[in-house]
Amino acid sequence: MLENSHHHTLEKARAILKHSRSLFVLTGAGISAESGIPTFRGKDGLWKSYSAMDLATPEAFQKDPVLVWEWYHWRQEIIRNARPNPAHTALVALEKHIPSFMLLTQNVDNLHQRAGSMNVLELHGNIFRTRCLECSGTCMIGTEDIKQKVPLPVCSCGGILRPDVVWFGEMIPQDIWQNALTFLAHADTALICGTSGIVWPAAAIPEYAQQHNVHTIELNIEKTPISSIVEIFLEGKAGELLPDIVNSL
Ligand code: BJW
Ligand code: ZN
Repeated sequence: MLENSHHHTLEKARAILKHSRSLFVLTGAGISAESGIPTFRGKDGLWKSYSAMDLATPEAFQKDPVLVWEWYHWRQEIIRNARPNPAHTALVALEKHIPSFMLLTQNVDNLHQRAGSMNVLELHGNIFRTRCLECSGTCMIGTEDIKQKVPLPVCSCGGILRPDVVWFGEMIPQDIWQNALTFLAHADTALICGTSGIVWPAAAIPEYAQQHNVHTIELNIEKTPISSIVEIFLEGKAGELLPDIVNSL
C-alpha cells in the first residue's frame, strides 16, 4: 500500500514535470548531503556542534573574526574535497530538457556550478568568495588580489575580508531575490529540494508559487513545515529520486 502510494506520487510528479515548459528549482543543504557536506539542521547538522549565533551573524564576526574564519576555512576544505552527486547531475539534465529553467540555491558550496548547471542564482552567497569590510570589493579565493594572511585575510586596500555569504539578520541580495520571484511568478512548476524550509525568505517560495498558480513539488528525506502547503511531497534522497525522475521524462 505504502509502496503503491509512493509510486503514484512519483508518477504525478513526473507528469507535471513532463508538461512543464518553465521550471523553477529551489535547493538547500540536503541536495549536497550525499556529497558528504554536512547540513545545518538535523541529527548530524552543523548547528548540533556549532552555535549559529557565534558563527553565522555579523555580530559574531565583529566579536571574533578569527574564530569565524577558522570555521569557514574548515568548511571550504570539506567542500573543496567534495564532488557533485547524482542529484546535482540530474538538475543539469533537467535544465537541458526544459526550455526555461532557473535554479535558486541557498547553498554556498558552488556544487551546482561545478556539476554544470548554467542558470544558477545564489541566495546566500558563495563560500569561495570574500568581501572587504572597507571597500566592499569581492574576490574569489585563490585569485591574486587577496593575501590569505594568517590569522585574517586582508584586502589590497588594507581592510579585513569576510566570507561573502549571507548571515542571520543580514539582507539577502535584492537583485537576485527579485529575479527569482519574477521568474517564479511565470513558471509552470517549482521544485523544492533538500531544504528545511524554515529560513526566510527562501521559506516563502512555496506559498508565493501557489499564489501564482505554479505547481509545487517538494523532495526531502522527511516532512518539513512546507510539506503541508505543497501539491506533491516526494519522500526520499535527492541523489536517488531526482535521477530516477529525470531519466524517465
Ligand atoms: C535531504 C537529504 C537528501 C538531508 N535528500 N533531502 C523569526 C521569524 C521569521 C524570520 C526570522 C525570525 N528571526 C529572524 C528571522 C530571519 C532569519 C530567519 O529566517 N531565521 C529563521 C531561523 C527563523 N533570516 C534572515 O536573517 C535572512 N535575512 C533576512 O531575513 O533579511 C531581512 C531581515 C534583516 C534583518 C532582520 C530581520 C530580517 C538571512 C538568512 C541567512 C541564512 N544564512 C545561512 C548561512 C549561510 C552561510 C553559510 O553557509 O555559512 O544559510 S544559515 C543556513 O540555513 C544556511 C542555509 O542556506 C540556510 C537554510 O538551510 P537549508 O538549506 O534548509 O539546510 P538545513 O540543514 O536546514 O536542511 C536540510 C534539509 O535537507 C532537511 O530538511 C533534510 O531533511 C534534508 N535532507 N539529506 C533530500 N539526501
Ligand atoms: Zn578593500
